[in-house]
Amino acid sequence: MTTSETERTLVLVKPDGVTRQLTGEVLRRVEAKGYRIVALELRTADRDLLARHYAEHQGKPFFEPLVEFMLSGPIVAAVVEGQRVIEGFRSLAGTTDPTAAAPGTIRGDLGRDWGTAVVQNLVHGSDSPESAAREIGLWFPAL
Ligand code: RTP
Ligand code: MG
Repeated sequence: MTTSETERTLVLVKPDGVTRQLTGEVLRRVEAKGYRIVALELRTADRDLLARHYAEHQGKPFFEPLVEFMLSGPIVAAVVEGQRVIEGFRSLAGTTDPTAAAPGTIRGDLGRDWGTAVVQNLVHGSDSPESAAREIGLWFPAL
């Protein structure tokens, strides 16, 4: 691996993670990996923010259940910084389906299928530099 610029990603502890009191566990893993938390807030999303956050999924069958799930309780939003943190946090999180996610990952260690309308998988992490810039602008417009 070559050296690369410091980058930032948006991390969300979704309502299932906050309700299950796993916020500290998620942030502990982020910090233990060596990334730096540069913004952190507990907040309740609204439909408009979620529609913009999940714009790429509008029209998909899981879109409405996803929005309802994300409205179901508070969310912890964080901006996390480090070299290759976008890829690195996705790696810490594990694959989307928590039942199939590898042990050792957040979703693989702490998540599973609960039979809900949309898969509940504890965390969100931006998937590209473009998504990160867009999502950080939505959740932390002052940054
Ligand atoms: P995220 O955006 O939350 O970090 O998760 P991801 O990239 O791993 O997954 P993505 O494809 O972006 O989907 C966003 C969220 O929608 C829910 N989802 N449900 N087929 C389904 O039931 C389905 N597909 C996606 C999950 O909560 C997923 O994290
Ligand atoms: Mg995604």
